[in-house]
Amino acid sequence: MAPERLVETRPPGDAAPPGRGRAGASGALAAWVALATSELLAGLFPSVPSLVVAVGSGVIDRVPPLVKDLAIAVFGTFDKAALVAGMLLVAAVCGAALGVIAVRSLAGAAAGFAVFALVGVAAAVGERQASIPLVAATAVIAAAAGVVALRGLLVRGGPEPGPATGTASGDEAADAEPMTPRGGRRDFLRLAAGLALGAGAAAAGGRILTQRSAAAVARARVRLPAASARLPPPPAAASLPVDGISPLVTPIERFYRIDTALSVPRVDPAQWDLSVTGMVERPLRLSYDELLAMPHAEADVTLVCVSNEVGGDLVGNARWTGVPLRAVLERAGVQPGATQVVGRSVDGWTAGFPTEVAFDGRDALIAVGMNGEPLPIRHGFPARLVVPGLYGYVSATKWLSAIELTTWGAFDGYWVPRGWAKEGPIKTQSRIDVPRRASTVPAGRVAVAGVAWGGIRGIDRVEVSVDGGSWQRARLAEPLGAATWRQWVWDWDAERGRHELAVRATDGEGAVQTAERRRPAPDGATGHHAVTVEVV
Ligand SMILES: Nc1nc2c(c(=O)[nH]1)N[C@H]1C(S)=C(S)[C@@H](COP(=O)(O)O)O[C@H]1N2
Ligand SMILES: [Mo]
Repeated sequence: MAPERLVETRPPGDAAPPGRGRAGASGALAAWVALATSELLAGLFPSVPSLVVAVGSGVIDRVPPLVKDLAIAVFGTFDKAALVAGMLLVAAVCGAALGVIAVRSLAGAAAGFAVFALVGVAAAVGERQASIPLVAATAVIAAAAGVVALRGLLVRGGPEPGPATGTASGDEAADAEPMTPRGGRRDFLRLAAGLALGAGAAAAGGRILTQRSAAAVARARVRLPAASARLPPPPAAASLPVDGISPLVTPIERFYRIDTALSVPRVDPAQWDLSVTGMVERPLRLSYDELLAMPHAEADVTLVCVSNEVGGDLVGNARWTGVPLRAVLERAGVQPGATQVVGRSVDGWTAGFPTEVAFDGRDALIAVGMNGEPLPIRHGFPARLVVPGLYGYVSATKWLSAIELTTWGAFDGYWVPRGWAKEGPIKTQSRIDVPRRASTVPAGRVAVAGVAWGGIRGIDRVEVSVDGGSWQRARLAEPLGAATWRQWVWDWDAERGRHELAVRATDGEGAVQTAERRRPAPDGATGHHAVTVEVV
């Protein structure tokens, strides 16, 4: 097949091909369009690395040491921005050459774009996480975008079609002058400007998307270290076989989420570290890898939100893995008088609790794992605090960036000046999971069941009352730990009619859950959970 000659696609009577200058500019712009397209696709697909960055890294790996040293001497470091700028320049020069070639043979120019695509693929397939088919598709689409852009620019690049073709608008007095640039050139400039803007936006958008997905990609690669203090799997007897009861360990998809973040912080652990500062002997800065390298522990901890209403679902139980907070604080050396530990999040959120909580034997963790997975992004990846026995708002800082030791009086966490109590020990609570409120159940034997929790005090007894009658002792599942909720069930001999079921728990210290009804503010709701059901 004869190569397409742009000269011949031009309107009749327009024999002159685009000049070298315009052809070169068209080619340079088309090359950038191709690069921008590949950047956008790299942003959209986590398994497509940036081809520009991949080629750049390949260059860095291959340059002779002398050049590297020179670059460091000139830029101070082997400057990435300078490298990218250099690559854009090289792309523009090569693109310009392809633009000139395209005037004679579009196919020749297309072959040139294909060579670029191959270079990009070759550089990118070596990257971890790269999907070869997706990378290849990206390179092909990017090269095609470049060729299409180039063709579009070149067919508009020449002298103007005559007035007879009707492209010029009537408001131009110059229409009468045959040599005056008209629609054709304006068309070219308009398309060129549009492509430049579009390429800029695509490249910027691609970069932003890439940054955001870096956290997800990094999380997918994490291998959690085995805990040196491993817990046995939860005993079977810790779960009751009752339909509709909250599972002993809350699956991540069902775990409640509470935070002030409008958009979830997506932290790339490679760009992250945890500092331990304030009243410490040796301020620390721990990278993610350093944190993972420390001895790990596991802990079953029920997390509760202070905003949880009686009977509410802002509570969940998980098996957390991480570095004991105590170990990190001992490494930093807490100064005497440092009575408060403040957790700071990358998003500026803060929470503080008494320092003694880290040393009194409970399993306070700098958690990196949840239910055997790296911490989910919504739950604080790469690291968060989990402190048994304290409501989340005073303790459970997600996306943790700093741990600061200070005095109790010197600092108030995020929610304290907003009207919530400075101290937030979890109150003893119990919840009826089944039967559900306002449900209808058949008369006869009905399993009334749910969960109860008591901070770090554990649960010793759960009782159910029907229609305000005497408290009946429920059967308890085996405890998983003192800091977790405990399942319970009571077999009810249900008689026809409308009935109200209420529950109360007694904690491991013998304290009976109060009946006094209080709203969550300022330090956690109290009162008995009750449900009304229809027995038929
Ligand atoms: N960075 C940050 N961490 C935070 C919060 C927040 O708003 N921002 N909310 C806290 C509150 S009030 C609770 S109850 C727990 C909830 O943790 P979860 O979303 O993993 O269930 O996170 C705590 N950690
Ligand atoms: Mo909360």
